[in-house]
Amino acid sequence: MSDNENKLNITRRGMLGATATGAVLAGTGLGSTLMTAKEASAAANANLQPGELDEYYGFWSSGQTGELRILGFPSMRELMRVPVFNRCSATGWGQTNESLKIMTEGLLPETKEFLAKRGLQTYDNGDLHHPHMSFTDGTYDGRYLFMNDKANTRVARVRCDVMKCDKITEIPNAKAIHGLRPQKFPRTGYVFANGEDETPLVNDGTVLDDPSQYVNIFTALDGDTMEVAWQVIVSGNLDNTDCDYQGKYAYSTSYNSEMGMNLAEMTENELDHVVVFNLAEIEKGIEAGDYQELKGVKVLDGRKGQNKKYTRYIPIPNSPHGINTAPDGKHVCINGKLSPTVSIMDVTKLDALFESDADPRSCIVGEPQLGLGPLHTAYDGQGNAFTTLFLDSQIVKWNIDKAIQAYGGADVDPIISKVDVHYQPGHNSTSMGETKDADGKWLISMNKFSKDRFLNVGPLKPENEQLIDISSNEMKVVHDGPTFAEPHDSIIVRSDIVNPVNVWDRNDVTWEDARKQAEADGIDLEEGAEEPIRDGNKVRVYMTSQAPTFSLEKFTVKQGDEVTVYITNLDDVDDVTHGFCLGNYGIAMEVAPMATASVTFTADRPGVHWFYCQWFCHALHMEMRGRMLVEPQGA
Ligand code: CUK
Ligand code: CUA
Repeated sequence: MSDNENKLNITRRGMLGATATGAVLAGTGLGSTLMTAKEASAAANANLQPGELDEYYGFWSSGQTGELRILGFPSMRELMRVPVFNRCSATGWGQTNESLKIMTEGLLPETKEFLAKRGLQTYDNGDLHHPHMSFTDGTYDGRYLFMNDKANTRVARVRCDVMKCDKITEIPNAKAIHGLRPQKFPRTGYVFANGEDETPLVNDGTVLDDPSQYVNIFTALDGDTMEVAWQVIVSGNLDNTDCDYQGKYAYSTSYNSEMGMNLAEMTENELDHVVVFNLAEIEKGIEAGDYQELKGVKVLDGRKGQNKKYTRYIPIPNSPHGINTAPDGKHVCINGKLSPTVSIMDVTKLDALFESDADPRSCIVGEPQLGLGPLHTAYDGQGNAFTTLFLDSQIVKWNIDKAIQAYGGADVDPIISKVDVHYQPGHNSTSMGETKDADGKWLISMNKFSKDRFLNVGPLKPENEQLIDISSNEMKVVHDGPTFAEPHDSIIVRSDIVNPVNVWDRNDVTWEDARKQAEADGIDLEEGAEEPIRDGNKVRVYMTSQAPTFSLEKFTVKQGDEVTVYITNLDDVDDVTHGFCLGNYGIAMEVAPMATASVTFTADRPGVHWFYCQWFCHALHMEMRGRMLVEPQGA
């Protein structure tokens, strides 16, 4: 078709009505310049008026930034950053005693020792890809968020009542926790976590450059205790994971079934696989004692050729990446990455694989060709799927049933429409789309490159996340949202499911240690102490805060003392957070309404040192300060 004919065609189709115009323009990449009335109203919904609240929470990963982000959705307004694997200058995460306890108590002894030699208590970095909420009966329940750290092999949990991290578990035996999903049914339950990198099972240096002795480990944690429940050794590596709506199976993609150690080896096979984990058989295996205990964890052998009922391996083209269970509770899309296909797995056909050793491919009921570089698939709950095409820089909307019919030989095209995104999308998420309550309103395309979409900020560019209205067949990009290094995944949760508190409960477990210490010292945290409590060279300072004063205008310690400052914020008021920042001591922490926070440091600089409240809390906030007097040694 010539350019002129193309334009003519658009004009003619345009006469047929606004909806058709949208479809044609979207197809030609001109869609962003024109909007139908319906689309314009959806866009207006995304741009809330001042003071209007969003319909959804967005929980965003931040990739190698290491934190969790909370967005209002669909406005895409960033509401909060929750430090998890990173250090946070604003809140003192990684510095307060309360956060250090959470960051260190789940580390392996060998890691603590390794870090201590570098003068560290915990890792400073993390790589958080996959935030997912706890489920009850196939939908989000607003209790917790779980997330992975690929960089340092950890899994963390965030409490949704206060939106703070409360547990971090380092996963033994595995390396590089990547794919992560909570059990959907009957509840979470298990949290499934993939180890991506291949290493010797006992990685102590006895085996080095002998990949034939390397393995990968699939881990199930207990979402209530955050302890590792069990692990399974697999063949090939593990990339992304998901599970069914029946509570029977979890499944993970592997892009390196070859167990290759370089690009050529890793991409050699046309077919890699999905490994399916049979939860009931694994639990039986543990009961029967069919495991080895490694670093305190029960490890079962689910490798190929073991003839066990723990796992099955389903050949999939080609280096598959994302794996996503549809809200219909039946179909699972496995995104082909190097193959232009998505393989549709029917979970009702998995029983047969385990019972009768049926052909592993017998559970594949569709394999539509969608475009180049399919990475992840999201759903609208109406039988349609949305797949990111990394290489084509597009989202493709397609129909699952039609793809299954086509696989059976019917002459139908499952593809409904495509929309250009900018550029190179990785994950996408739909509103409530990974639950049985998918509502088909919105999709977010998480693009790896922004290139020219924003003002140039130098060689390091932000990512670009595009909001797409999916309420009609023609997907419509309505908003660009730049983000920093670098969200991979997100979930979009109806706001009524999430109900955080405004003020901490004084009985919260977070400052249990502080309360015990205060009791031992005969002090009430809520009252503070007029003088520091001295215990050898350990000094404990108990203060309260109430806008605009700390209960102490000064305290005196000796050079070399190990000082712990406890602050309890007595302001029982929404949003009156105080802080404690000790100048030129590198100390700063947040103290939220009715919370206690503490920090320990050595007073090795003599002299007068001001501390101040660094959260603007009152007209006299600047005056909310005091002095630490450090007597020089020998004085
Ligand atoms: S992975 Cu990043 S685009 Cu870590 Cu979920 Cu697919
Ligand atoms: Cu208290 Cu500023």
